[in-house]
Amino acid sequence: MTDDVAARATAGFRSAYAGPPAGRWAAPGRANLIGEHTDYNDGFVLPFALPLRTVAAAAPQPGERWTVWSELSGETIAFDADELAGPGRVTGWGAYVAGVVWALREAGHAVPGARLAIASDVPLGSGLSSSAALEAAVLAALVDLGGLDLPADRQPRLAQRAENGYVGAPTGIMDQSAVIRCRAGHALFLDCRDESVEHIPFDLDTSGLAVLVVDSRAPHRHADGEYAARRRSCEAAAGLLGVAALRDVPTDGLADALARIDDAETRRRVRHVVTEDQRVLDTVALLRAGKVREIGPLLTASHASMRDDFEITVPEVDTAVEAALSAGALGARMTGGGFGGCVLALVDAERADAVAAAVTAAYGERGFAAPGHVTVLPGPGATRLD
Ligand code: GAF
Repeated sequence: MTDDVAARATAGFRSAYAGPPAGRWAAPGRANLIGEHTDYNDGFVLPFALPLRTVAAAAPQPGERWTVWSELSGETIAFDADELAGPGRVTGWGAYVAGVVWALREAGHAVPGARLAIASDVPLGSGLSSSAALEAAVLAALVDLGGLDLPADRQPRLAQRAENGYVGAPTGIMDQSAVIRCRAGHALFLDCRDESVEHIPFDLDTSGLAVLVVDSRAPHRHADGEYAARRRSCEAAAGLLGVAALRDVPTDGLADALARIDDAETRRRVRHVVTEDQRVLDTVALLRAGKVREIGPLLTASHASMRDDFEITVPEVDTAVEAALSAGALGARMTGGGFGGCVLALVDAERADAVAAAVTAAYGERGFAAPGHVTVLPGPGATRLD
């Protein structure tokens, strides 16, 4: 097996189907710089694409049949149009692929039958959107193979529909937008209400900075149920306040809004979402002004809000954030849906190793399994490789 993910996808394709693919399509994982649990509140997010990618090697095959090999399990699955009648027939990792075919067909596209081989460098279950990367790589392949009329700016909704409607996860639009629409060297400022975007320069190199991504290795504890509960709580609060979504509560109207909510837990949820939207806007303003170092405190404040108000952190990620800050990180926060996953820390590039070592040492003291870590620069979104 080669280290190169695209080469692995090709090798997998050749060995599963005894011939070459017609093309290869890549989609990255993502980290969210700031703006957590704001997407399904019609708010703002600021993710960037990781240099870690999922690659789909693919070729058309006759009929309405889809065959998929994945290096993840080493197995090949197949499904046809009958098995796409509704959610639930294809399960496991195959559900993300079947979900994309299902969502395309639901939207009226004539999806070509295809053979696919999937290889990936995006770690699973680490909160770096391995599922969105898989959906986006498969979607890009099917759109190109079938000559489908689905430009990139409409692909995130389709991929989200696969995840919500077929896989059954009630996620927002951030992850699919990030992995499809991000640009190298930039973070994606996305307004989740109208899906307008601005590519914000996030130039770490010339600022002498790096983003250290720490995999907390915390086992996901009830993440799916807790995510859905947070979403329900936000929607109920919006209803109570008489707004379409919590994005419509302005920062200077937060105190009044909180005064109208009896339940203390709901007040905390609302406070997180409203202050987090503002932190995204403040981060964007600093990045636009080239003040990359100065976003650190906003990242750290975002973490405190997730820990104390939205209550989605776990001891491993809190430990990683505290250790990173003590070792000189400019800011640090959990990234992604929560209950485990990854922490990102903004660090002076020459301090990255020392900060990573400090996190590892803190984990040792607490008796946690050793964390993983990697430094990253913002990479490109989904693309056809050849
Ligand atoms: C997960 C979801 F998929 C996103 O839509 C988003 O809500 C995120 O959690 C939290 O910001 O990644």
